[in-house]
Amino acid sequence: MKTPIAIIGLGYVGLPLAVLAARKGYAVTGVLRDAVKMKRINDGKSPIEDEYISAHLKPGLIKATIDYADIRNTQTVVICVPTPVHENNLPDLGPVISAAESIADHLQIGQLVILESTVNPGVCDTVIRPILEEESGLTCGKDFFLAHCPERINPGDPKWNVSNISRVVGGFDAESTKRAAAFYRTLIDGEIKEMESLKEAEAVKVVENSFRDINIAFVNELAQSFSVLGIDVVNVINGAKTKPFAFMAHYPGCGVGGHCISVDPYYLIEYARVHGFSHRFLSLAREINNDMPAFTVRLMRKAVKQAGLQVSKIKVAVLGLAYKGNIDDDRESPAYDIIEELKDWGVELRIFDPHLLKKSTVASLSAALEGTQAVIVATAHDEFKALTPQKLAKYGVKVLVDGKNMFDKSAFKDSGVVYKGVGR
Ligand code: SAJ
Repeated sequence: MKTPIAIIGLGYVGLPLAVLAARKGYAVTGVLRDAVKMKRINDGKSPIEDEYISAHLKPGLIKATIDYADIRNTQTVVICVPTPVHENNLPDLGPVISAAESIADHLQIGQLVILESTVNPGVCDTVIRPILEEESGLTCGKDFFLAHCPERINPGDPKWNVSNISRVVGGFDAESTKRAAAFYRTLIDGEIKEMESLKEAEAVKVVENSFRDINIAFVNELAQSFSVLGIDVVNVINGAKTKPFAFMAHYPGCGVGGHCISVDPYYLIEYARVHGFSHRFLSLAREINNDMPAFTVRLMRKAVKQAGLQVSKIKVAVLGLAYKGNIDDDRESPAYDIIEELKDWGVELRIFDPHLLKKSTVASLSAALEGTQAVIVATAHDEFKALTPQKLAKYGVKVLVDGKNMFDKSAFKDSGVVYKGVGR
């Protein structure tokens, strides 16, 4: 008899987990809000670009539903809904709260509720648990169990996927931690580390992603400084990388996007602020990374002048909307900030992303380049790698701003196309 489980939210986090659990022999019910997506998933069609899902999702593998009542006869309920930030960068717990409220209506004695969505320390105990208890009349630790296992999905990663990325789990009490750890040990071929509390498990995720954000901010600041000093920052980072210990390479770019790195630090910043501590360093890193789109447009203006053109008279192509290469996820993508900056300059724009055609303003790369004088590459899609200076010059392009430092800058020397990289 297959153990029945429920997964709330079948997006970039929930769907890979649902597919993995089903492949491991669980009877998986996936709850989502979108009936169209529900039908696609039941037909075995992935609604998102993900190699693991495309390889394994089959019709009937999981049961997608929009009815929360279907969680009643499951042993474990895993919440995998988004935790974005509002316009003002304050945490938006709306999706998590609404999921908890819906679960509470159907919560059963003996069930284990696990939150995978990234939250700041304290959310499970002070937001989720009261909702579950008050609306169900059940008591956490006695009637049902509660744990946190922060998601660690890495979209587009060919090596690390939901089945082999180690995890941490923390529970409301020892029994909750034990049950959650046992559940993940049936799924994942990697370490499942038991933390001492819900708060420690919540803190691990915001810390690991803040670590990445500050390291990216470090090299982004170097890129701005080395642009002035005439030093190639990518060469310097690759030089520093030869040090076999105590250095971890990160690379500058036109900005930091995605639903993790550009968001998670704000959860910790705000939580600490309301408790009287100001995270000056984390806030500064966010400020530096949020300035990179404007810095990239400033680079373009310099290059346009260097090419003897006038910004007000040129057409600009922005290539790439996704927040990182070869995926179709454009959440918090810096490309949109670049587009807004260019619109403020009154520039005529063409926008093209082969993975997001519906959000592009032209249907092909050549349509984006036709009659264009300046190009900003904002995403390192493989489709853009074929852009040689010769090909660009053929379209009349005079400037290339390489927002992801993905091109060989030496190929542009004496090509008639002015090249600007981020920090090189
Ligand atoms: N970025 C840089 N420089 C870098 C690395 C990234 O500018 O050196 C930019 C990317 O272009 C992108 C943003 O930062 O716009 C985020 O990139 P990312 O590679 O961190 O991609 P994410 O958002 O998918 O991050 C995930 C995270 N995984 C989870 O939160 C579970 C993160 O913890 C991983 O470290 C990251 O993948 C990874 O290592 O690829």
